[in-house]
Amino acid sequence: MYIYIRCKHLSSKYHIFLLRVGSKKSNNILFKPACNHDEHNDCDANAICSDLPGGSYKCECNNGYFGSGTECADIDECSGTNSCDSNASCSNTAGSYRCPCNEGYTGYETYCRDIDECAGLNWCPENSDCTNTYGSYTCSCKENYLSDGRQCHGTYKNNIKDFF
Ligand SMILES: [Ca+2]
Ligand SMILES: [Ca+2]
Repeated sequence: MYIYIRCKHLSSKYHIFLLRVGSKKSNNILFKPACNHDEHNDCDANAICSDLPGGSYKCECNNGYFGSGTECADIDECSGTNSCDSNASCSNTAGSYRCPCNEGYTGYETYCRDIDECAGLNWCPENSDCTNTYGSYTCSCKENYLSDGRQCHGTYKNNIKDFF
């Protein structure tokens, strides 16, 4: 019959011993790797366990977490240093973070560029001019056209002129 004994050091490292009960032999204490079995170590679920010589082991928090190794907490990168583009918003996640580009911008996390809404598919109504701006665009009616807030209509004078 065997029993396990776990001893904690001040360095937060542990030793795991496998003790053979009833044996008087000097080799009745065996070191047992702790990292192969979660019940034999106190590493946090978000930590890496490393077996050390002599049966001890250490716990180190995964990237994106901070703490002793036996307790690890998520780093909120959005409240500190991060690599989000200035035209992106930072979104904290467990163990990492995201940087979705703001509306009107396209790209990938660390590089967001303005969408030119006036190029290609013009989003402005008929008889208007499109002006691209950073993060948006504007539409203004062409000369002799008036806006009703949604469309541009020819003025009475312009219609008469077109009629002849
Ligand atoms: Ca995080
Ligand atoms: Ca734009």
